[in-house]
Amino acid sequence: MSKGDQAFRAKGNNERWPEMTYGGALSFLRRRYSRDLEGVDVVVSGVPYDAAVSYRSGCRLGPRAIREASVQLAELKAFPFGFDPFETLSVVDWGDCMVDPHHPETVPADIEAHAAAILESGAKMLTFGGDHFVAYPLIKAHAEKYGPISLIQFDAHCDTWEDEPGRLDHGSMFARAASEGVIDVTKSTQIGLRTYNDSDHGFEILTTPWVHRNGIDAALDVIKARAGDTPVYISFDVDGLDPAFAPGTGTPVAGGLASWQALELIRGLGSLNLIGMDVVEVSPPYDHAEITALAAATVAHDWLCLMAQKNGAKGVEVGRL
Ligand SMILES: [Mn+2]
Repeated sequence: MSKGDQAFRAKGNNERWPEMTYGGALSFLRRRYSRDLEGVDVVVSGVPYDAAVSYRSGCRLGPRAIREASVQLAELKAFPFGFDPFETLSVVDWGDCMVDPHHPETVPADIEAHAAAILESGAKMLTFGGDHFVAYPLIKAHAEKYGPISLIQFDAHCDTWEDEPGRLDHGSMFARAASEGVIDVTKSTQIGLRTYNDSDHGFEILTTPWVHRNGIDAALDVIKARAGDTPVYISFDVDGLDPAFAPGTGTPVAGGLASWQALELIRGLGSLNLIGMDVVEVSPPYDHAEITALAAATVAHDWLCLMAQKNGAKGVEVGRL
């Protein structure tokens, strides 16, 4: 009987059957929990580490909340794509990377090894934080495989403030990644910023006011011209959204992007050479009505739909899109 608990009962990665939206075993988009990566296109995993925050913590609970918020997105054909992404895209939920907060010095290497092992299989990664520091070891592992990556960073903060060797800080790791050549800043764009830093470290910066004044298409033109055909890694810090759309985060800043703007931007990136994505800084203790977790689940879902399009998924357009 193919009903319920696909997360552990499904035999393959392309199956989908009826679930109680409000019940059953949770995984991201009801994907099968598996560490068999044979033929898998995308591996979803969580990195529940949040000791690198500078203000409020709680985003160690992010992966769990994003999985829970994804239940409705698993029920219908994807909007506005008009297809079931899993007919063409093989996706598993790997579970969470083990991190030991009592030995913080081991955390970066453990996350990097987690990512390296998954990338070795040939699969791409969709990863849920945790605080934004986790993006640093994730990006390092990607650069090891793909060469310097082009970063598309959604964020209220630049995360390039002054760094020190070995520092576990969610506000400085992209300065380190840039100086190490892990990120090619000349191909990279930061979107949604509304904090100040005396140096742009070579990134193109599209502040939130710039996006509000110039619009989605102008922002996409800048991002795409800059990235070209280079390997693109998207790091989505949920505080890039306005606190009205993402209250559940540790360092909220007023005046941010609306959910619809972030979704329109993500949906416009399908022509790029997308190699991976993370969604970070969802802190459920500060969330209300799962607003933040739902926004995070939706941007992740839409990135998976872009990957499905690359595998040939074709949708049916209904209404004026
Ligand atoms: Mn950030």
